Amino acid sequence: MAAPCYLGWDFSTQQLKVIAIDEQLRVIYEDNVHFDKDLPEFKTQGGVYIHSDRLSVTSPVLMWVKALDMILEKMKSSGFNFSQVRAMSGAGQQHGSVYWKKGSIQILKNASSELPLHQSLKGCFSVSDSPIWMDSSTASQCRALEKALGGAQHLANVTGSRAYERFTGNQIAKIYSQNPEVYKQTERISLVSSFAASLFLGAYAPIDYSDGSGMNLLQIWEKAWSKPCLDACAPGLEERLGCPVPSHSVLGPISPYYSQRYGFSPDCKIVAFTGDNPASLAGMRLQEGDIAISLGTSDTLFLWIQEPTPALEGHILCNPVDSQTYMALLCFKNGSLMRERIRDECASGSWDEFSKALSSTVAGNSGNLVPRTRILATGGASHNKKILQVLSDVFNAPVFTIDTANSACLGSAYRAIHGLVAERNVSLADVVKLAPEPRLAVTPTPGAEELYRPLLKRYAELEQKVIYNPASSCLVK
Ligand code: ADP
Ligand code: XUL
Repeated sequence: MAAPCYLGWDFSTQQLKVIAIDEQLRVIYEDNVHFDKDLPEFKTQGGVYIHSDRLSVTSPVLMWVKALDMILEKMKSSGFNFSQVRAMSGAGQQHGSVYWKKGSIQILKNASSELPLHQSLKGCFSVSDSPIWMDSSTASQCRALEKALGGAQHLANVTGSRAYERFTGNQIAKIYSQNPEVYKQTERISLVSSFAASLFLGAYAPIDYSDGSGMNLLQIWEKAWSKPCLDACAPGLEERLGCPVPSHSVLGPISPYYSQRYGFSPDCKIVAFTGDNPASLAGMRLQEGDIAISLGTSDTLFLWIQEPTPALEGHILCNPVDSQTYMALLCFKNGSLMRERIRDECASGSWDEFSKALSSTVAGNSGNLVPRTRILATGGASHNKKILQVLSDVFNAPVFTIDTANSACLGSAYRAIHGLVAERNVSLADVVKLAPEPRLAVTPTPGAEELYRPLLKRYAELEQKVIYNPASSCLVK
Protein backbone atom coordinates (compact mmCIF):
# COMPACT_ATOMS: atom_id res chain seq x y z
CA MET A 1 0.00 0.00 0.00
CA ALA A 2 1.29 3.49 -0.90
CA ALA A 3 2.44 5.72 1.99
CA PRO A 4 -0.17 8.28 3.12
CA CYS A 5 0.19 11.92 2.19
CA TYR A 6 -1.61 15.23 2.79
CA LEU A 7 -2.41 18.06 0.39
CA GLY A 8 -2.30 21.80 0.96
CA TRP A 9 -3.81 24.21 -1.59
CA ASP A 10 -3.45 27.96 -2.00
CA PHE A 11 -5.96 29.84 -4.14
CA SER A 12 -3.88 33.00 -4.18
CA THR A 13 -4.12 36.17 -6.23
CA GLN A 14 -1.88 35.20 -9.13
CA GLN A 15 -1.80 31.43 -9.01
CA LEU A 16 -3.26 28.22 -7.68
CA LYS A 17 -0.59 26.26 -5.84
CA VAL A 18 -0.46 22.82 -4.28
CA ILE A 19 1.96 20.97 -2.01
CA ALA A 20 1.88 17.33 -0.90
CA ILE A 21 3.70 16.22 2.24
CA ASP A 22 4.34 12.76 3.59
CA GLU A 23 3.93 11.59 7.20
CA GLN A 24 7.46 12.81 7.96
CA LEU A 25 6.29 16.27 6.83
CA ARG A 26 8.62 16.21 3.82
CA VAL A 27 7.42 18.01 0.70
CA ILE A 28 7.00 15.28 -1.94
CA TYR A 29 5.17 17.24 -4.64
CA GLU A 30 4.71 20.90 -5.58
CA ASP A 31 2.88 22.40 -8.54
CA ASN A 32 1.10 25.54 -9.64
CA VAL A 33 -1.14 27.06 -12.30
CA HIS A 34 -0.38 30.68 -13.10
CA PHE A 35 -3.60 32.48 -14.04
CA ASP A 36 -2.24 35.01 -16.58
CA LYS A 37 0.12 32.56 -18.27
CA ASP A 38 -1.75 29.25 -18.11
CA LEU A 39 -5.31 30.57 -18.52
CA PRO A 40 -4.82 33.44 -21.00
CA GLU A 41 -8.44 33.18 -22.14
CA PHE A 42 -9.50 35.05 -18.98
CA LYS A 43 -7.21 37.99 -19.89
CA THR A 44 -6.34 38.81 -16.27
CA GLN A 45 -3.33 40.84 -15.25
CA GLY A 46 -1.74 39.52 -12.10
CA GLY A 47 -4.83 37.31 -11.76
CA VAL A 48 -7.24 40.25 -11.59
CA TYR A 49 -9.25 42.82 -13.52
CA ILE A 50 -8.83 46.44 -12.48
CA HIS A 51 -12.01 48.24 -13.58
CA SER A 52 -12.21 51.70 -15.16
CA ASP A 53 -12.91 53.46 -11.83
CA ARG A 54 -9.48 52.09 -10.71
CA LEU A 55 -11.11 51.19 -7.37
CA SER A 56 -13.09 48.06 -8.27
CA VAL A 57 -10.92 44.95 -8.57
CA THR A 58 -12.32 41.51 -9.36
CA SER A 59 -11.28 38.04 -10.53
CA PRO A 60 -13.40 35.72 -12.69
CA VAL A 61 -14.67 32.96 -10.45
CA LEU A 62 -14.67 30.37 -13.23
CA MET A 63 -10.94 30.98 -13.71
CA TRP A 64 -10.38 29.57 -10.24
CA VAL A 65 -12.48 26.50 -11.05
CA LYS A 66 -10.68 25.98 -14.36
CA ALA A 67 -7.32 26.36 -12.60
CA LEU A 68 -8.33 23.54 -10.28
CA ASP A 69 -9.25 21.30 -13.24
CA MET A 70 -5.91 22.12 -14.82
CA ILE A 71 -3.71 21.49 -11.80
CA LEU A 72 -5.42 18.15 -11.08
CA GLU A 73 -4.82 17.11 -14.71
CA LYS A 74 -1.17 18.15 -14.35
CA MET A 75 -0.84 16.07 -11.20
CA LYS A 76 -2.48 13.12 -12.93
CA SER A 77 -0.14 13.31 -15.93
CA SER A 78 2.88 13.48 -13.66
CA GLY A 79 1.76 10.19 -12.05
CA PHE A 80 0.65 11.63 -8.71
CA ASN A 81 -1.06 8.87 -6.73
CA PHE A 82 -4.29 10.51 -5.48
CA SER A 83 -5.32 7.39 -3.59
CA GLN A 84 -2.58 8.12 -0.99
CA VAL A 85 -4.15 11.39 0.11
CA ARG A 86 -5.64 10.99 3.60
CA ALA A 87 -6.69 14.60 4.10
CA MET A 88 -6.40 18.04 2.57
CA SER A 89 -6.89 21.63 3.56
CA GLY A 90 -6.28 24.89 1.79
CA ALA A 91 -6.01 28.63 1.79
CA GLY A 92 -7.57 31.43 -0.20
CA GLN A 93 -6.67 35.07 -0.69
CA GLN A 94 -8.55 36.78 2.15
CA HIS A 95 -11.74 38.87 1.90
CA GLY A 96 -12.71 37.88 -1.71
CA SER A 97 -16.28 36.60 -2.08
CA VAL A 98 -18.13 34.14 -4.31
CA TYR A 99 -21.88 34.29 -4.99
CA TRP A 100 -23.67 30.98 -5.67
CA LYS A 101 -26.89 31.18 -7.63
CA LYS A 102 -30.07 29.52 -6.32
CA GLY A 103 -30.04 25.78 -7.07
CA SER A 104 -26.24 25.53 -7.43
CA ILE A 105 -25.91 23.18 -4.48
CA GLN A 106 -27.49 20.40 -6.54
CA ILE A 107 -25.15 21.01 -9.48
CA LEU A 108 -22.15 21.03 -7.16
CA LYS A 109 -23.28 17.80 -5.52
CA ASN A 110 -24.08 15.95 -8.74
CA ALA A 111 -21.26 17.17 -11.01
CA SER A 112 -20.50 14.48 -13.58
CA SER A 113 -17.02 12.99 -13.29
CA GLU A 114 -17.00 12.77 -17.10
CA LEU A 115 -16.66 16.55 -17.32
CA PRO A 116 -14.13 19.06 -16.03
CA LEU A 117 -15.68 20.90 -13.10
CA HIS A 118 -15.72 24.33 -14.76
CA GLN A 119 -18.11 22.99 -17.40
CA SER A 120 -20.62 21.76 -14.84
CA LEU A 121 -20.36 24.91 -12.71
CA LYS A 122 -20.44 27.52 -15.45
CA GLY A 123 -24.02 28.63 -14.69
CA CYS A 124 -23.63 28.53 -10.90
CA PHE A 125 -22.49 32.03 -10.04
CA SER A 126 -24.81 35.02 -9.71
CA VAL A 127 -21.75 37.30 -9.77
CA SER A 128 -19.25 36.13 -12.39
CA ASP A 129 -16.46 38.51 -11.31
CA SER A 130 -15.72 38.10 -7.65
CA PRO A 131 -14.66 41.19 -5.72
CA ILE A 132 -11.23 40.56 -4.18
CA TRP A 133 -8.96 42.04 -1.52
CA MET A 134 -7.48 44.66 -3.88
CA ASP A 135 -10.88 46.34 -4.23
CA SER A 136 -11.28 49.71 -2.55
CA SER A 137 -14.60 50.80 -4.01
CA THR A 138 -16.78 50.51 -0.90
CA ALA A 139 -15.94 53.68 1.05
CA SER A 140 -19.61 54.67 1.42
CA GLN A 141 -20.60 51.17 2.68
CA CYS A 142 -17.74 51.38 5.20
CA ARG A 143 -18.96 54.71 6.52
CA ALA A 144 -22.50 53.33 6.82
CA LEU A 145 -21.32 50.23 8.70
CA GLU A 146 -19.25 52.24 11.16
CA LYS A 147 -22.17 54.59 11.72
CA ALA A 148 -24.56 51.70 12.32
CA LEU A 149 -22.17 50.18 14.87
CA GLY A 150 -21.61 53.40 16.81
CA GLY A 151 -18.23 54.31 15.32
CA ALA A 152 -15.04 52.83 13.92
CA GLN A 153 -13.56 51.85 17.28
CA HIS A 154 -16.74 50.13 18.36
CA LEU A 155 -16.83 48.14 15.12
CA ALA A 156 -13.18 47.20 15.72
CA ASN A 157 -13.99 46.12 19.29
CA VAL A 158 -16.65 43.77 17.94
CA THR A 159 -15.10 42.44 14.70
CA GLY A 160 -11.35 43.04 15.18
CA SER A 161 -11.11 45.79 12.53
CA ARG A 162 -12.65 49.15 11.73
CA ALA A 163 -14.47 49.08 8.38
CA TYR A 164 -12.09 48.32 5.50
CA GLU A 165 -13.10 48.60 1.84
CA ARG A 166 -11.87 45.13 0.96
CA PHE A 167 -13.61 43.42 3.89
CA THR A 168 -16.38 41.14 2.72
CA GLY A 169 -19.35 42.65 4.59
CA ASN A 170 -18.81 45.96 2.80
CA GLN A 171 -18.42 44.18 -0.55
CA ILE A 172 -21.69 42.33 0.02
CA ALA A 173 -23.40 45.61 1.00
CA LYS A 174 -22.23 47.15 -2.29
CA ILE A 175 -23.58 44.25 -4.35
CA TYR A 176 -26.88 44.36 -2.48
CA SER A 177 -27.30 48.13 -2.89
CA GLN A 178 -26.24 48.23 -6.57
CA ASN A 179 -27.97 45.07 -7.68
CA PRO A 180 -30.62 43.77 -5.27
CA GLU A 181 -31.88 41.30 -7.91
CA VAL A 182 -28.48 39.59 -8.09
CA TYR A 183 -28.37 39.44 -4.32
CA LYS A 184 -31.86 37.95 -4.27
CA GLN A 185 -30.80 35.19 -6.70
CA THR A 186 -27.84 34.29 -4.45
CA GLU A 187 -28.38 31.33 -2.11
CA ARG A 188 -24.89 31.22 -0.60
CA ILE A 189 -21.95 33.55 -0.22
CA SER A 190 -18.52 31.98 0.25
CA LEU A 191 -15.10 33.43 0.93
CA VAL A 192 -12.44 32.33 -1.59
CA SER A 193 -11.26 29.80 1.02
CA SER A 194 -14.68 28.28 1.76
CA PHE A 195 -15.53 28.38 -1.97
CA ALA A 196 -12.42 26.29 -2.70
CA ALA A 197 -13.32 23.85 0.10
CA SER A 198 -16.84 23.62 -1.39
CA LEU A 199 -15.40 22.49 -4.72
CA PHE A 200 -13.76 19.51 -2.99
CA LEU A 201 -16.63 18.79 -0.65
CA GLY A 202 -19.35 18.85 -3.31
CA ALA A 203 -21.42 20.92 -0.86
CA TYR A 204 -21.27 24.43 0.60
CA ALA A 205 -18.36 24.52 3.03
CA PRO A 206 -18.69 26.69 6.13
CA ILE A 207 -16.51 29.76 6.70
CA ASP A 208 -13.84 29.20 9.36
CA TYR A 209 -13.40 31.60 12.29
CA SER A 210 -10.01 32.87 11.18
CA ASP A 211 -10.85 33.87 7.59
CA GLY A 212 -14.32 34.90 8.81
CA SER A 213 -12.59 37.58 10.91
CA GLY A 214 -11.73 39.44 7.69
CA MET A 215 -15.32 40.33 6.89
CA ASN A 216 -16.32 43.03 9.42
CA LEU A 217 -19.16 40.64 10.30
CA LEU A 218 -17.85 38.15 12.86
CA GLN A 219 -17.75 38.84 16.59
CA ILE A 220 -14.20 37.67 17.17
CA TRP A 221 -14.72 37.05 20.91
CA GLU A 222 -17.98 35.10 20.71
CA LYS A 223 -17.15 33.58 17.29
CA ALA A 224 -20.62 34.16 15.95
CA TRP A 225 -22.00 36.56 13.32
CA SER A 226 -22.82 40.02 14.67
CA LYS A 227 -26.48 40.71 14.03
CA PRO A 228 -26.07 44.52 13.89
CA CYS A 229 -23.26 44.10 11.32
CA LEU A 230 -25.27 41.64 9.21
CA ASP A 231 -28.32 43.92 9.32
CA ALA A 232 -26.27 46.94 8.31
CA CYS A 233 -24.91 45.14 5.22
CA ALA A 234 -27.83 43.28 3.63
CA PRO A 235 -31.09 41.51 4.57
CA GLY A 236 -31.15 37.72 4.87
CA LEU A 237 -27.37 37.58 5.12
CA GLU A 238 -27.07 35.07 7.94
CA GLU A 239 -28.74 32.28 5.95
CA ARG A 240 -26.52 33.07 2.97
CA LEU A 241 -23.33 32.78 5.04
CA GLY A 242 -24.05 29.58 6.99
CA CYS A 243 -22.62 28.98 10.48
CA PRO A 244 -18.92 29.71 11.00
CA VAL A 245 -16.79 26.82 12.32
CA PRO A 246 -13.46 26.35 14.13
CA SER A 247 -10.59 26.42 11.64
CA HIS A 248 -9.49 22.86 12.44
CA SER A 249 -12.93 21.33 11.67
CA VAL A 250 -13.16 18.22 9.51
CA LEU A 251 -15.94 19.12 7.08
CA GLY A 252 -16.49 15.68 5.63
CA PRO A 253 -15.13 13.32 2.98
CA ILE A 254 -14.13 14.37 -0.53
CA SER A 255 -16.90 14.43 -3.12
CA PRO A 256 -17.31 11.23 -5.21
CA TYR A 257 -16.45 13.38 -8.27
CA TYR A 258 -12.75 13.25 -7.28
CA SER A 259 -12.71 9.53 -6.49
CA GLN A 260 -14.28 8.74 -9.85
CA ARG A 261 -12.26 11.18 -11.95
CA TYR A 262 -8.83 11.13 -10.25
CA GLY A 263 -8.82 8.08 -7.95
CA PHE A 264 -8.92 9.85 -4.57
CA SER A 265 -9.89 7.55 -1.72
CA PRO A 266 -13.54 8.14 -0.70
CA ASP A 267 -12.17 8.44 2.88
CA CYS A 268 -10.00 11.46 2.08
CA LYS A 269 -11.06 14.17 4.57
CA ILE A 270 -11.56 17.85 3.84
CA VAL A 271 -10.40 20.07 6.71
CA ALA A 272 -11.82 23.64 6.73
CA PHE A 273 -9.92 25.98 4.42
CA THR A 274 -8.79 29.37 5.77
CA GLY A 275 -7.22 32.65 4.63
CA ASP A 276 -3.74 32.72 3.11
CA ASN A 277 -2.24 34.74 5.96
CA PRO A 278 -3.69 32.48 8.69
CA ALA A 279 -2.47 29.45 6.71
CA SER A 280 1.00 31.00 6.50
CA LEU A 281 1.00 31.41 10.27
CA ALA A 282 0.56 27.62 10.47
CA GLY A 283 3.15 26.96 7.73
CA MET A 284 5.81 29.04 9.42
CA ARG A 285 5.05 27.43 12.78
CA LEU A 286 4.86 30.88 14.27
CA GLN A 287 5.47 31.08 18.00
CA GLU A 288 4.59 33.88 20.35
CA GLY A 289 7.24 36.59 20.01
CA ASP A 290 8.03 35.84 16.34
CA ILE A 291 7.09 38.28 13.63
CA ALA A 292 6.17 36.89 10.21
CA ILE A 293 6.46 38.91 7.03
CA SER A 294 4.90 37.57 3.85
CA LEU A 295 6.16 39.15 0.62
CA GLY A 296 3.51 37.93 -1.82
CA THR A 297 1.26 39.98 -4.09
CA SER A 298 0.46 41.93 -0.93
CA ASP A 299 2.99 42.38 1.87
CA THR A 300 1.70 41.39 5.26
CA LEU A 301 3.11 41.37 8.75
CA PHE A 302 1.52 39.17 11.37
CA LEU A 303 2.00 37.81 14.84
CA TRP A 304 0.46 35.42 17.32
CA ILE A 305 -1.24 37.33 20.12
CA GLN A 306 -2.92 36.18 23.37
CA GLU A 307 -4.91 39.19 24.51
CA PRO A 308 -5.39 41.64 21.69
CA THR A 309 -6.78 45.16 21.89
CA PRO A 310 -8.36 46.02 18.52
CA ALA A 311 -7.29 49.43 17.24
CA LEU A 312 -8.09 51.66 14.28
CA GLU A 313 -4.99 50.42 12.43
CA GLY A 314 -4.54 46.78 11.44
CA HIS A 315 -6.64 43.72 12.12
CA ILE A 316 -7.24 41.16 14.84
CA LEU A 317 -8.21 37.73 13.51
CA CYS A 318 -9.10 34.52 15.32
CA ASN A 319 -6.00 32.31 15.42
CA PRO A 320 -6.29 29.50 12.86
CA VAL A 321 -4.45 26.89 14.93
CA ASP A 322 -5.60 27.71 18.46
CA SER A 323 -9.16 28.90 18.99
CA GLN A 324 -8.30 30.46 22.38
CA THR A 325 -5.89 33.00 20.90
CA TYR A 326 -5.64 35.55 18.07
CA MET A 327 -3.40 36.82 15.32
CA ALA A 328 -2.67 40.47 14.56
CA LEU A 329 -2.24 41.43 10.91
CA LEU A 330 -1.05 44.48 8.99
CA CYS A 331 -1.50 44.42 5.22
CA PHE A 332 0.22 46.59 2.63
CA LYS A 333 -1.74 46.14 -0.56
CA ASN A 334 1.02 46.95 -3.01
CA GLY A 335 3.75 44.41 -2.28
CA SER A 336 5.21 42.48 -5.18
CA LEU A 337 3.32 44.46 -7.82
CA MET A 338 5.17 47.64 -6.84
CA ARG A 339 8.50 45.78 -6.69
CA GLU A 340 7.81 44.36 -10.16
CA ARG A 341 7.08 47.86 -11.45
CA ILE A 342 10.38 49.16 -10.08
CA ARG A 343 12.14 46.07 -11.49
CA ASP A 344 10.64 46.75 -14.94
CA GLU A 345 11.25 50.50 -14.91
CA CYS A 346 14.69 50.59 -13.30
CA ALA A 347 16.25 47.12 -13.63
CA SER A 348 15.44 45.98 -17.21
CA GLY A 349 12.84 43.54 -15.87
CA SER A 350 15.48 41.40 -14.14
CA TRP A 351 15.44 40.42 -10.47
CA ASP A 352 19.24 40.02 -10.63
CA GLU A 353 19.65 43.63 -11.74
CA PHE A 354 17.10 44.67 -9.12
CA SER A 355 19.14 42.89 -6.43
CA LYS A 356 22.38 44.50 -7.64
CA ALA A 357 20.76 47.94 -7.50
CA LEU A 358 19.50 47.21 -3.99
CA SER A 359 22.94 46.22 -2.71
CA SER A 360 24.50 49.35 -4.21
CA THR A 361 22.27 51.68 -2.15
CA VAL A 362 23.21 52.67 1.36
CA ALA A 363 21.48 50.80 4.18
CA GLY A 364 19.81 52.46 7.14
CA ASN A 365 17.34 51.59 9.84
CA SER A 366 14.37 53.30 11.44
CA GLY A 367 14.94 51.10 14.48
CA ASN A 368 12.04 51.06 16.83
CA LEU A 369 9.29 49.91 14.48
CA VAL A 370 8.97 46.48 16.04
CA PRO A 371 10.50 44.64 18.98
CA ARG A 372 13.81 42.89 18.10
CA THR A 373 12.82 39.42 17.73
CA ARG A 374 13.37 37.11 14.97
CA ILE A 375 11.52 37.75 11.75
CA LEU A 376 10.23 34.88 9.60
CA ALA A 377 9.90 35.73 5.91
CA THR A 378 7.85 33.99 3.25
CA GLY A 379 6.11 34.67 -0.09
CA GLY A 380 7.51 34.93 -3.63
CA ALA A 381 9.90 37.81 -2.90
CA SER A 382 11.46 35.96 0.05
CA HIS A 383 13.53 34.13 -2.59
CA ASN A 384 15.43 37.37 -2.98
CA LYS A 385 18.25 37.69 -0.42
CA LYS A 386 18.82 41.37 -1.15
CA ILE A 387 15.21 42.13 -0.25
CA LEU A 388 15.60 40.09 2.94
CA GLN A 389 18.74 42.08 3.75
CA VAL A 390 16.78 45.34 3.52
CA LEU A 391 14.14 43.82 5.80
CA SER A 392 16.78 42.79 8.30
CA ASP A 393 18.42 46.24 8.24
CA VAL A 394 15.16 48.15 8.54
CA PHE A 395 13.87 46.06 11.44
CA ASN A 396 17.33 45.48 12.87
CA ALA A 397 16.57 41.80 13.41
CA PRO A 398 17.76 38.49 11.95
CA VAL A 399 15.53 37.15 9.18
CA PHE A 400 14.74 33.44 8.91
CA THR A 401 13.07 31.56 6.06
CA ILE A 402 11.56 28.12 5.73
CA ASP A 403 12.34 25.66 2.91
CA THR A 404 9.42 26.73 0.75
CA ALA A 405 8.21 30.25 0.01
CA ASN A 406 4.72 28.71 -0.28
CA SER A 407 4.04 28.82 3.44
CA ALA A 408 0.26 29.09 2.90
CA CYS A 409 0.28 25.76 1.02
CA LEU A 410 2.58 24.11 3.50
CA GLY A 411 0.52 25.45 6.40
CA SER A 412 -2.58 24.03 4.74
CA ALA A 413 -0.99 20.59 4.49
CA TYR A 414 0.03 20.81 8.18
CA ARG A 415 -3.52 21.90 9.03
CA ALA A 416 -4.88 18.88 7.14
CA ILE A 417 -2.94 16.57 9.48
CA HIS A 418 -3.88 18.66 12.50
CA GLY A 419 -7.57 18.51 11.58
CA LEU A 420 -7.48 14.72 11.93
CA VAL A 421 -6.23 14.85 15.52
CA ALA A 422 -7.36 18.28 16.82
CA GLU A 423 -10.45 16.81 18.51
CA ARG A 424 -8.07 14.82 20.74
CA ASN A 425 -6.54 18.10 21.96
CA VAL A 426 -3.33 17.63 19.98
CA SER A 427 -1.84 21.03 19.11
CA LEU A 428 -0.47 22.01 15.70
CA ALA A 429 2.92 22.51 17.38
CA ASP A 430 2.86 18.81 18.39
CA VAL A 431 1.89 17.73 14.89
CA VAL A 432 4.73 19.64 13.21
CA LYS A 433 7.50 19.20 15.76
CA LEU A 434 9.54 17.08 13.33
CA ALA A 435 9.38 19.64 10.52
CA PRO A 436 12.67 21.39 9.70
CA GLU A 437 13.37 24.51 11.78
CA PRO A 438 13.36 27.91 9.99
CA ARG A 439 16.87 28.76 8.73
CA LEU A 440 18.80 31.97 9.31
CA ALA A 441 18.91 33.83 5.97
CA VAL A 442 20.45 37.23 6.83
CA THR A 443 21.49 39.35 9.81
CA PRO A 444 21.47 43.17 10.07
CA THR A 445 24.36 45.05 8.42
CA PRO A 446 26.47 46.61 11.19
CA GLY A 447 25.70 50.33 11.48
CA ALA A 448 22.50 50.13 9.43
CA GLU A 449 20.31 51.11 12.36
CA GLU A 450 21.71 54.66 12.66
CA LEU A 451 21.15 55.22 8.96
CA TYR A 452 17.49 54.27 8.94
CA ARG A 453 16.37 56.04 12.10
CA PRO A 454 16.13 59.57 10.64
CA LEU A 455 13.96 58.18 7.81
CA LEU A 456 11.21 57.10 10.18
CA LYS A 457 9.60 60.56 10.43
CA ARG A 458 9.63 61.02 6.66
CA TYR A 459 8.23 57.55 6.14
CA ALA A 460 5.35 58.25 8.54
CA GLU A 461 4.53 61.52 6.73
CA LEU A 462 4.57 59.87 3.30
CA GLU A 463 2.44 57.01 4.60
CA GLN A 464 -0.21 59.42 5.88
CA LYS A 465 -0.25 61.19 2.52
CA VAL A 466 -0.83 58.12 0.37
CA ILE A 467 -2.95 56.09 2.74
CA TYR A 468 -5.95 58.33 2.16
CA ASN A 469 -5.60 58.10 -1.59
CA PRO A 470 -6.56 54.51 -2.42
CA ALA A 471 -6.42 55.18 -6.17
CA SER A 472 -2.74 56.05 -5.94
CA SER A 473 -0.33 53.32 -6.92
CA CYS A 474 1.83 54.01 -3.88
CA LEU A 475 1.69 52.30 -0.53
CA VAL A 476 -1.90 51.47 0.33
CA LYS A 477 -2.93 49.75 3.54
P1 ADP B 1 0.71 35.21 -4.23
O1 ADP B 1 0.68 34.03 -3.27
O2 ADP B 1 0.09 36.44 -3.66
O3 ADP B 1 0.20 34.87 -5.62
P2 ADP B 1 3.57 34.77 -4.16
O4 ADP B 1 3.86 34.67 -2.69
O5 ADP B 1 3.60 33.49 -4.94
O6 ADP B 1 2.23 35.58 -4.42
O7 ADP B 1 4.60 35.79 -4.78
C1 ADP B 1 4.55 36.10 -6.14
C2 ADP B 1 5.46 37.30 -6.37
O8 ADP B 1 6.80 36.97 -5.98
C3 ADP B 1 5.57 37.69 -7.83
O9 ADP B 1 4.58 38.66 -8.15
C4 ADP B 1 6.98 38.26 -7.93
O10 ADP B 1 6.95 39.69 -7.97
C5 ADP B 1 7.67 37.89 -6.61
N1 ADP B 1 8.99 37.27 -6.84
C6 ADP B 1 9.27 36.05 -7.35
N2 ADP B 1 10.63 35.87 -7.42
C7 ADP B 1 11.20 37.00 -6.95
C8 ADP B 1 12.57 37.46 -6.76
N3 ADP B 1 13.61 36.69 -7.09
N4 ADP B 1 12.76 38.69 -6.24
C9 ADP B 1 11.71 39.47 -5.89
N5 ADP B 1 10.42 39.11 -6.03
C10 ADP B 1 10.16 37.90 -6.56
C1 XUL C 1 -4.88 40.54 3.99
C2 XUL C 1 -5.02 40.79 2.53
C3 XUL C 1 -4.10 40.10 1.58
C4 XUL C 1 -4.81 38.91 0.94
C5 XUL C 1 -4.07 38.38 -0.28
O1 XUL C 1 -5.74 41.34 4.75
O2 XUL C 1 -5.90 41.50 2.08
O3 XUL C 1 -2.92 39.71 2.20
O4 XUL C 1 -5.01 37.90 1.88
O5 XUL C 1 -2.91 37.74 -0.01
